[in-house]
Amino acid sequence: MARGRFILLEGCDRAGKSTQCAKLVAALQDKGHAVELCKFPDRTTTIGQMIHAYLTNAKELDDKAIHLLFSANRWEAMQQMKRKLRAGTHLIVDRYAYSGVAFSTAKGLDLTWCKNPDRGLVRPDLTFFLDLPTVEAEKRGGFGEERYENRELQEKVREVFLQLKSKEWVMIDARHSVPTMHHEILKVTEDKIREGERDAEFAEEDDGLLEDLFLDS
Ligand code: DGP
Repeated sequence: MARGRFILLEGCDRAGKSTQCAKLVAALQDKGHAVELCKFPDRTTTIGQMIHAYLTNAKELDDKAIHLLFSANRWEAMQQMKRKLRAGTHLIVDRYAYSGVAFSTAKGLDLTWCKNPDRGLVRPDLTFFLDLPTVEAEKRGGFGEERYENRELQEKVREVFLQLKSKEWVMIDARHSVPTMHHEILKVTEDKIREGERDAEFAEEDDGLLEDLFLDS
């Protein structure tokens, strides 16, 4: 049996990641796949609640401390994510370590320092980057409600994301309509799943999960 694929959707705030994640999960389920949604930050855990308090301005924290909490929030999910992938469940993931590095580096922390706590997390099989100019993001509902939602920071975040981008990333123009983006994301994801199923026919013991998140950036 092929292991599940780890499909990541990254991007700046208001690019439509959560909508696209939900649509992708529903479409794959309809086609009979075992699939689950993971979202970072996961605000349901104890660490996630501290992150939520920070993001909603209920709590102040040092930039490095909050960076480590975001990373710990991913690490605390890792064993379960690996178990699900090995059991054949595809994971659709809304944000991951690239957001971690992009936001903290945009705030002024050192890029290499920011990458270090996330080194060793499982590498996504496929990363979509939903790209949206900041002026467009500002026009969308809800922009400005949470801590990081201001133009200057979002522009820096986008610059760091583009610095982290590897040749494997699939760029999605988030100015396009929801159905257009969904169509493209679903097609590329299904190709990746089929590729995984083909590879599994030749695979030996190794589950193919890699831990080299920042290999090419
Ligand atoms: P979301 O729940 O996807 O809207 O994310 C909440 C906010 O947190 C959003 O502005 C992006 C930011 N964020 C997400 N992950 C990280 C991270 O790992 N580190 C930092 N500093 N910010 C993050």
